[in-house]
Amino acid sequence: MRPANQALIVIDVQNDFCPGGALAVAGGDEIISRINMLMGDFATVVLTQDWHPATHASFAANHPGAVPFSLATMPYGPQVLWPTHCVQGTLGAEFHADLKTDPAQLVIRKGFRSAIDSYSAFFENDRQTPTGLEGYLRNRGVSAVTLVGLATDYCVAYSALDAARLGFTATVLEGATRAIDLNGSLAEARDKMRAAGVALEV
Ligand code: VGL
Ligand code: ZN
Repeated sequence: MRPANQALIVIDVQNDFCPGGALAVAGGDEIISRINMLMGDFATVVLTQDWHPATHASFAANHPGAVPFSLATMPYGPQVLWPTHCVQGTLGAEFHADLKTDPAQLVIRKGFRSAIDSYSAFFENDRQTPTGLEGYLRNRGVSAVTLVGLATDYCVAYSALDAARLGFTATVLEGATRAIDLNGSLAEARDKMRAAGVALEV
């Protein structure tokens, strides 16, 4: 068992990010058995769930003429336009059936406001609007987080960068993540995480 100040944050292990899903990450389902085992080592386990309304501004389908994986400019900066994914209440938004959910004490849903995306478990993409996770962790005496899940270069990396910025010790277990890797996004995310002091472990 890890010390009580450590939490496991499991990012977006949902059907739409696994093979067969709307925004499938290659090998996304391969990480699940390891994540299930890791849960047994941590007294605090948090799951996140990408949870978009159908009208979400990150969906290419909501931008006439835009193709998926193109870039749009939002008030908070550049935003990748994704295929429609993780729509609230759909099968694609459900956790993968093999993911153990019983050990988790908290499920953070994010990306539920139509006008703003939320990659990070801590803040929406304006980097200012909090999800409440920071307060939850601090109240529970957590000072170090281990991050796993999908996708390495988007929601896992943004969460790890915010964790480090907030003063948590942050570790990404890369072997328990898989990446989208859009135009070099994985290398960029790894560089940023290293520069921010996030430990990248296998
Ligand atoms: C994610 C793109 C869009 C992720 C979520 O979980 O990494 N990526 N929404
Ligand atoms: Zn999303």
